[in-house]
Amino acid sequence: MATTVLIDPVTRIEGHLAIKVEVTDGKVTEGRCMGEMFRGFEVLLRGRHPMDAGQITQRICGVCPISHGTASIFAQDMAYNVTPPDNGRLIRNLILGANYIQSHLIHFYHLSALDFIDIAAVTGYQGEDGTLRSLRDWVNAELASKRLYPAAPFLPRYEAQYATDPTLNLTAAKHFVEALEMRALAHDSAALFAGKIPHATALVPGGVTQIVTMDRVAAYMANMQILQAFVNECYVPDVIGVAQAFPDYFALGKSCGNFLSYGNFPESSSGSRLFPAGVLIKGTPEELKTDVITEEVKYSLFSSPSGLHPEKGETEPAPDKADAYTWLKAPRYQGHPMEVGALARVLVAYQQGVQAVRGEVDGLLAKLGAGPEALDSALGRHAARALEAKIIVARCLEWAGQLRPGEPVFTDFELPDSGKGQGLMEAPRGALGHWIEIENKKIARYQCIVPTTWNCSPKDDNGVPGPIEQSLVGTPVADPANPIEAARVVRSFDPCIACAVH
Ligand code: NFE
Repeated sequence: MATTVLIDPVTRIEGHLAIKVEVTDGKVTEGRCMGEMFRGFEVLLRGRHPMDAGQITQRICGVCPISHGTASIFAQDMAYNVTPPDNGRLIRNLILGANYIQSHLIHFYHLSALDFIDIAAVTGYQGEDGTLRSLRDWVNAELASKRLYPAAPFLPRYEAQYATDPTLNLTAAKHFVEALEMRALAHDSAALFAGKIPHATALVPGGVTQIVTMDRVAAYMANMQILQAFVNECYVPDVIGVAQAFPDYFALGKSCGNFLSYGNFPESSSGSRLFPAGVLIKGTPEELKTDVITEEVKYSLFSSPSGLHPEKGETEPAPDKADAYTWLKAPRYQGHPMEVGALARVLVAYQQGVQAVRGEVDGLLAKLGAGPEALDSALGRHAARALEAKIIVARCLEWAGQLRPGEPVFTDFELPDSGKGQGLMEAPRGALGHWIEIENKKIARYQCIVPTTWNCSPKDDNGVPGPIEQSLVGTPVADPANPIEAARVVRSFDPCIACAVH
């Protein structure tokens, strides 16, 4: 007999997500993702000055404001036909790169690691002051001394099998605390060029407003070197440690088998990107086509027409719509659900022979004794994020070295009476698109399709479930009262529902 298990809310993610799974004979047979709040940003942007969009859309989310700001100014660059100078392009990369490091660290250490690491189990930890305490008490004392968390963040939790290796638990717990400081350092690094963080002021169409000075470049590079040491010596090994302790999760959490990347981090004004754009449909690589993207709404709480391209997208809320179960629409690519995120970026780059990615992926798989198929899994997502952080932090140091003090950071432009733009980039959680249409120097239409809208999408008009819904099917749930396995699979996608709803 099927048991319905509701995880509501899913904690340790951003936003308001509920997951409902049907469990038969100890395995999930059906999953549902429910985004539980209406956002309405597309509605409130109508009639505003187009240059407000870069600031307003950053308020969609406190975790990835840089991505929304960047997608918006990419869309406006296109609408105003303006190309930033090299300094502007590089500074945008440096701000976004620092935000990626922050985002991947929060996801692994502060949101996901507690699904695996057993902080409560380690006792007799000798802190630097020499006193013996339980590890949990030590971590809480560390946090309290930094005024970071007022109370224990570790319990209650699902009762389940956590890591048993005391060294892994101890190391990861220490890094949990250190990662809080590393995230602050990543934010500081972004703010050196962004003006402030979150919600950067320096991101504008045509480039950035922060000029290049040697002291900023030196400060950024010094911070990035510290972050590079943490990523390479703590984050990557800790992900490997978790993977070795929970190898089952290389076989769990596979989603729809389709992957989409818009490509990210422009390497030149001609459009090449560090992570290339591309698509994998059931393993077959294809070039990205943007005219085949649609959003379907049969099961979404909207009365707008279904199947519209985002350039023509509409956002009419219908909170009482029958059979609809979420405030997310269902984006589809040529009718297919697509997984997006670090794993998609890494797989697309690997397929296209990007050497930096191939080397890292092959090295990691060899260390784990796993084949490439293992990447399409819950653990594969964690591994892809860690490898990507390693590649990005190294590239940020190189980009910083390419900045030219005294040269321009901004290209001037005329605001047109009318125009259209499409801003495609990769947020830490995956493919992000902003579409803007301008009439009479005002925003006539604005649509965002956000990474978690792809991953957490509901069933489409044909009844095909979204990627996370598909990834849950087959997941064992040993104890319906403690569905940790389903939670681990969902969190491996790093969902952000604040972004994903419309
Ligand atoms: Ni709110 Fe975001 C990222 C964007 S979400 S965190 O990364 O865009 O899916």
